[in-house]
Amino acid sequence: MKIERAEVIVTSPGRNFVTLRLTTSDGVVGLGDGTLNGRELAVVSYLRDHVVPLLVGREADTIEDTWQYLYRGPYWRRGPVTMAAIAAVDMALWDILGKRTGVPVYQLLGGRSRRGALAYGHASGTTVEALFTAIRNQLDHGFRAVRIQVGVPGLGKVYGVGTDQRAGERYDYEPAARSVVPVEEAWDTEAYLRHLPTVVEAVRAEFGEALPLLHDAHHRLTPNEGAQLGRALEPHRLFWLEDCTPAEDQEALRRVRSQTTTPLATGEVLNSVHDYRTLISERLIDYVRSSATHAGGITGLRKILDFAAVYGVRSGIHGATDISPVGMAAALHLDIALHNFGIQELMLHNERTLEVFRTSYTFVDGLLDPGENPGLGVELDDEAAAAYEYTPAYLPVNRLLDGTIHDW
Ligand code: CS2
Ligand code: MG
Repeated sequence: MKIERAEVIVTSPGRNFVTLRLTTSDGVVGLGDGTLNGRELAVVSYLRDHVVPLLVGREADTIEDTWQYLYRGPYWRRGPVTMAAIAAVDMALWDILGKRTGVPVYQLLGGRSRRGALAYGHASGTTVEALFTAIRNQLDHGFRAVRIQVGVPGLGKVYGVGTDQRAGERYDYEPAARSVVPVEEAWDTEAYLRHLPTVVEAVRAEFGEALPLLHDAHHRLTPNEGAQLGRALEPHRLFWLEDCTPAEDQEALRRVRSQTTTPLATGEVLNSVHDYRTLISERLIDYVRSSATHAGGITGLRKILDFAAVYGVRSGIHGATDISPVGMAAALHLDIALHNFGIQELMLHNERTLEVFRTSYTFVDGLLDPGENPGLGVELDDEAAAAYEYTPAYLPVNRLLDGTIHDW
């Protein structure tokens, strides 16, 4: 069956999302997520100007061949824009194949390996007390694993720390600010390194030893600082320490790894198996953080995770709210099917987003499940999507106290 129509849909129900919709000549529709936070329109152009003309008239069921055609064909390989565009096509083709064969995509990936995928939620607070409230809210919401981020004394707004919640309030944090220019935040690594271990200790004392706790350092440390932090957190047994050093420097984690047994995760900004070659083959990380959305779709991410499986490295697929519900569904089909699943990030989308994208995945007792609908299991409501126009929105820029631009 051939692809007859390819449309790129941009909608902004709180965050900007880029969706590719493919329709086959027999009327089957597939959706793919190509959202690249803060650079959304670059992917729109890549798709509309350079990919859509290649898709119309192609066979819809040659998924691997289309992936290779878009990856090897243009000469320019890898990179976030290219790999998000390939992801959108790839997911849409898996969605179509699932619908045409009448099964959920995870069945096409080898079938179910587990009852559900353990999810972790986000909890943050400007103070330790506020963080405790946020953790309790997430536990009440059903999460069985929590990422903890906290304000740093002396610093203002810190990335990953939302507005303090009241008891019972739902976590609703959108870190990209809607403006044509990014906001700027101040950063002081020493103050952070002094403060964080005391907070993790307090959380352990309050919530016990068994709750899986995660933390994200957002690429801000040197290898030696990462090693210091990993050691300081060892007694508190984190599930993982994420992105302690800038991700493109694979060798940096050798220093961290050699100094600490705190489990390490990285990869949100990585998009190809080559970006992981050293990280995985030298077992420098425990968890792969790439999303299907940024790493070439289900096909691209599966290549990375299959390589990881050889070395006992597990998945921790990126699931922030800039991954659309379509990208989230793609992740969940992999989570359920692949043997080397670790954990799945889940930042809940707001209600407007869920009006635009009708999902069928579920979150029950801390576990996610993609559901049994054929394909990916997500439908797009055109009318709802059209009501939310693209609005520029950017992640903050980070400067040291003397004004120097710092690593993310
Ligand atoms: C974070 C994200 O979810 C995470 O672990 O690092 O908030 C990330 O910064 C954004 O998704 C980037 O777009
Ligand atoms: Mg992260």
